[in-house]
Amino acid sequence: MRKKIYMFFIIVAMIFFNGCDKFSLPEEMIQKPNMDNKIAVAEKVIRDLPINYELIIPKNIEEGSAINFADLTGDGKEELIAVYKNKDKLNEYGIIILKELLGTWDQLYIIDGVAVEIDAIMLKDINNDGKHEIILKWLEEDEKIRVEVYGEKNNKMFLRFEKKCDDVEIIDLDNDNIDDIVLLNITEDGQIKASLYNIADSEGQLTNDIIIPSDGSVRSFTANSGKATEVINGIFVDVQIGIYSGYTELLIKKDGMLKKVFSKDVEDFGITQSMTITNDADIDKDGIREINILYKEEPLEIEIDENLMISSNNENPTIQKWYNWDGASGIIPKVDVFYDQTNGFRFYLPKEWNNNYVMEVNESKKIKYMFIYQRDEYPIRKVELARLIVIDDSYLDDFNRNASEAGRVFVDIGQNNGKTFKFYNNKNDSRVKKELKVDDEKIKVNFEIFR
Ligand SMILES: [Ca+2]
Ligand SMILES: [Ca+2]
Ligand SMILES: [Ca+2]
Ligand SMILES: [Ca+2]
Repeated sequence: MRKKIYMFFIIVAMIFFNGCDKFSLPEEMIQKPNMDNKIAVAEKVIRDLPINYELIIPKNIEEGSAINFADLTGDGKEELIAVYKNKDKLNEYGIIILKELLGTWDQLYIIDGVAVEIDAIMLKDINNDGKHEIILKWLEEDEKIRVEVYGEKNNKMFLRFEKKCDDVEIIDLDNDNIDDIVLLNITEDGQIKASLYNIADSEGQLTNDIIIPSDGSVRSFTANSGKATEVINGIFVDVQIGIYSGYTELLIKKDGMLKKVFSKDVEDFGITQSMTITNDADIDKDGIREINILYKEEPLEIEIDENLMISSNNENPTIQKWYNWDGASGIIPKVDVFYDQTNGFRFYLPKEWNNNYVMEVNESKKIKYMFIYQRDEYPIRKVELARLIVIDDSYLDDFNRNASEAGRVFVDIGQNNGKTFKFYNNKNDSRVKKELKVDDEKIKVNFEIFR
């Protein structure tokens, strides 16, 4: 009975998918359902599955799902690749491959595997020979990942590569249309080892490996691959150092070898070191990944003479500074972000203010002020560029009355969760440098409210 309901859902998902791409609930069940007979064959897969087997969705569904289609044999027609589990036996999984021949779908091959779970299935033509490979990431009991790459030959699948690791990245690092496989492992002495393998026409030969230094006690890291510049792909590894801090290493392929860009050794992690561990990301969604370094202004207490001290009750907040790799050994500023998780917003500081501003925050229950000052002469003379304000809605009437009495014009940004966001743009102040004056619209669009 359960199987019938399950089958119904899968088929409904496929039908919906063909007619309406907004129906999203079971989308993870089937990858790329765009062929009429996929419905019939999905039905057949479920029908033919022995009673003790069930289809499963890999943990990471970004690359592949329970039922997938890809041309494994290079004949221009897609095979069906389904992932299932033996319900009666712990940790027993299988991948069944069906091939269409004269209108009927027959079993081509079965891949068996034992693991805690299937982390991911990927279908990718990694060696650019017109045949998609099956890449499986099995999660093992020791929390390591077992990577397996299967390729087709004479209608059979062959295991071309098998290795255990903590993480794997598969990306074409040198733009030769052949994917490069990089395994990342935490070594016994607490460093991270990155190993580049060539599986283009062999069974996976090690090209070279390098150590990404840490303080010798690294327990975890994250790795992401993507564009490091417009034309160079790379692997970004965010490494923890000590309890709080960290740095981002960039791995690239140069002269056929895996190379690291930033760190020198355990004494010198390089220019991407940050006071708190950060994750790289494509923060501005332009397709190129950025490195994140957290920055906090030194507390201000300037002694003007022995009797006069300038100090402030305000705090200098932590700013996320995002950088791009410059293609050599440096980084170039991309965007500064003030991130306020409590109030649910992010403010991208306008480019004009880069390296030219200092931010201060003053917060009470009713209201939060974020003063953005011109860096010149700060803190002796504090000239505001702009002021962002988060007002609790219970205090909004009072705020508006006070503002109107003071004759100050605040621009509305929006509202969220009982808070109102406004800003004041000080561009008309003659003390503000011309190149630091920005339009209201710019401040407004750089303010992102999470809903
Ligand atoms: Ca095929
Ligand atoms: Ca291939
Ligand atoms: Ca390559
Ligand atoms: Ca970017």
